[in-house]
Amino acid sequence: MAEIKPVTVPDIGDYQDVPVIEVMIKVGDQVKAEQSLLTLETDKATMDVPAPFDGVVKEVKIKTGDKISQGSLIALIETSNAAPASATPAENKSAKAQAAPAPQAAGVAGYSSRPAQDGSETAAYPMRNEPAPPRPAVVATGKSHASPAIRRFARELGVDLTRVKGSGEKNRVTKTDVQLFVKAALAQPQGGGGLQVLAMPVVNFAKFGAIETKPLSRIQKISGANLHRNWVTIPHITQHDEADITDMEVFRKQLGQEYAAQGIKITPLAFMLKAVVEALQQFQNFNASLDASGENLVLKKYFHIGVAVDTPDGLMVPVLRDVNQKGLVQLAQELAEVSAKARDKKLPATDMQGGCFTISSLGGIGGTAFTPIINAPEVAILGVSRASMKPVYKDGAFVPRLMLPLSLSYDHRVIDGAAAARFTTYLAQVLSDVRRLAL
Ligand code: CAO
Repeated sequence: MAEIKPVTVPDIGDYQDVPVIEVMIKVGDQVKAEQSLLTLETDKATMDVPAPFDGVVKEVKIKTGDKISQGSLIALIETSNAAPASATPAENKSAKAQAAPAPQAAGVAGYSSRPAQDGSETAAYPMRNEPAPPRPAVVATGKSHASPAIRRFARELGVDLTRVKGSGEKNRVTKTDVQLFVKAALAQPQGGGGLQVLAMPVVNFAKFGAIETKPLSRIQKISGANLHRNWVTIPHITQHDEADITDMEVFRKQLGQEYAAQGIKITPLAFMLKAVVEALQQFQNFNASLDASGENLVLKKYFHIGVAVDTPDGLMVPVLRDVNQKGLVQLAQELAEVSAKARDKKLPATDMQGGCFTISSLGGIGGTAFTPIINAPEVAILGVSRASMKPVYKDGAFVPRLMLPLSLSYDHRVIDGAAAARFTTYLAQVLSDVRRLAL
């Protein structure tokens, strides 16, 4: 007989008030025993809390960002069998066995756990759509079935699960399958194309003076690995340009005054978002990604723009949806909202997915130009530096104009230098005549 049962946090060792970093269920979801309900993050490891029984989620009692301890109520789940209503170490044996064991999390009962640098999409900067690894010896056919813990493990390693043959029950992909896949991929001949560089020297810095060792944040570890991959695998070129935003600035200040009473701050970035979409509509190859084979360009008909946000824990890239359908004021509001969420660690994974192009603005800080790293699988990123007054030669005389530095990094496999120069020239034109944005 169907019965609604509370599911609580089981024994998690000595941990108290552990932050929830991902909630994987919603009301109405059908869950299976051992399926991960949520992910917790301690300072040492992340842990998945599995469902203790099969059932249908009736209520979810926690959200991302909540801090929970043993006994905290997670959800109400309707079940028709008589399984007990909390996860126990015995019940979670298989989840434990499947997940990557983290030495730091040893002693934490009843959990699948992994080191705190997981590659889940909840995280940061370039964690979307991992590119396919080299063609392996073992190739899967059709759709893959794997538990959330295995999916996460695969994401950490950049493995496309649809290419892994499952050897588990009903062809489910197991951890060993993923490991074998990676081994096979690594064993493929590199054809002389692999990066062969000297190992980094190991230096005892303490020999030269006082030091302090500070661990990188989880976000830094994730974004670092992805930035590294993008930097070494994408042939980057950066095209620098300047836009005359003197008139735009007059309009922005006017608009800013009109909306200040409503608490809306309109920064140049809202204009950049609109102008970039204008340019993407003109130059479709910039609103695209290479497919997994590397032989086709996937042109996107939507305009979702990522914005790099500097947070105390590292860089995050929330994505603003359908920028082409929104006005400056709405974009300014959304920008403020997502930046605040990113800084408060309240950005859900979904808010960081589906971007077509990224803007990285250091304009509020300073600088004249920089080389942003492409947020793969996107093919270009716009860096914006601080606008400054400059003498511009016009009609036989130097006139003071407010010039905005633009730095467009692009994937040279997809975009030619001439196209990049046309893109930034067009972008600068749009920004110098904001009437175009109203068209
Ligand atoms: N030129 C001159 N002034 C600028 C400017 C520019 N290009 N861009 C912003 N400003 C001004 C704003 O108008 C604002 O001025 P007031 O305080 O006088 O109103 C001030 O600088 C601060 O702006 P802001 O940074 O708060 O707001 P924003 O909309 O420009 O940026 C955000 C928001 C979230 C992008 C930003 O806060 C941020 O995190 N930037 C860092 C991104 C980053 O780290 N990129 C590097 C990634 S490595 O590739």
